[in-house]
Amino acid sequence: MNKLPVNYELSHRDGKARAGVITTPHGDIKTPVFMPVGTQATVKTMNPEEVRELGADIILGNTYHLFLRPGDDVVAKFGGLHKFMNWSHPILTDSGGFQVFSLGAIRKIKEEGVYFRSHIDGSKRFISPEKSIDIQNNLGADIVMLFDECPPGQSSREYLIPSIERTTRWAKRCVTAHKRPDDQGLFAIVQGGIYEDLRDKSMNELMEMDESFSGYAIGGLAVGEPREDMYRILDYITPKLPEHKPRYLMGVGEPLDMLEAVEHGVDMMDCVQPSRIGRHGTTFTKYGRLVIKNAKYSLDPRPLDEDCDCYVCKNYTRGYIRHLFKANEMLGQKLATYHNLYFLIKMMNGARDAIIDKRFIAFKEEFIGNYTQGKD
Ligand code: PRF
Ligand code: ZN
Repeated sequence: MNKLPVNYELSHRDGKARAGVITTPHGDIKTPVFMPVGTQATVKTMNPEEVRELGADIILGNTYHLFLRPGDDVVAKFGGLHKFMNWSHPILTDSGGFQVFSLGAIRKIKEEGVYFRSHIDGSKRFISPEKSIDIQNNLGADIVMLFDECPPGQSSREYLIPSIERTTRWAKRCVTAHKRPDDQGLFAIVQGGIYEDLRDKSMNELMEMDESFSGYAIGGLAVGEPREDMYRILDYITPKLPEHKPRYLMGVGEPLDMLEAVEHGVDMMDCVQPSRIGRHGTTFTKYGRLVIKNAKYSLDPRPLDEDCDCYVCKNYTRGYIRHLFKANEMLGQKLATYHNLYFLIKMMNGARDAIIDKRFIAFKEEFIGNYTQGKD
């Protein structure tokens, strides 16, 4: 087999925390990294130039959404997702598994794949492992994800065992279906809920195909299980994953969870949360979350976060951004999104520097000490 198109170079360690660089056909990614989500070929409210300016090395796209609209064939006609959306840096596409499963009632899981109804027009649709990979080959992201099942956090062992086995069979079908192994790296997704032995089972089955994978995702966490369970599973599985491949914790974007994950040796994370809460007027600050519509900010001349040096915090006051939200002006959503994404990327850069200097725990403790103060 040829060299994989996506590689990881581990450069520094501090305890289990890692700093490194992921190389991809569209450039390098410094890790640990936060990946803004651009579900529908756009990071909502943001120009790609701004996403780059605020420090993003990689963004996410979604197979499920782009398959339904505009169609991966349309994106392919424009030369792939990078060209279509005018983002020339790395992209990762999620496989559609999670998005289909979060639709709940309107889907049916079979051995061959998942039948579901489109959330757009109610039409009957089908995604199989082969179809997911075909869509992702058309989209052309640097990193493509296996088509997995992500069961709810409270799933029983009885449910999880056959689910994991099916996800492994689907993984084999994805590997066989992948038509661009030279320029798209494939990531495996470990499932297994909150049970150590089932995580082992999933991991061991997937690692038999290790030569096909450029990295490993930890799926099936942050899906309704208690936080302690998530931390326990992270603690259990990260030491067993291949050292020289990146680890990606899917769907985690709460600052404290992110730092915990980094401490356990996670390299990549994504979440819609920072942009979603931003559009609803909640922003991160050094001292915790701030709800900008609150009346107490109407005459507040300070930036969203006094400790932040982003474009928004350098140029706009809380009073002005509050006004934009109260008046339903869309600039408010954009400014809040910009700041929130910057905040998490800056936090991850701080974590990376701290790992390099072997002071990650002190960094984390100081961050949490401030973040949980609740003052503004
Ligand atoms: N699988 C996939 N995407 C995901 C998840 C998963 O388990 C999660 C779980 N937090 C988020 N996104 N394919
Ligand atoms: Zn800011």
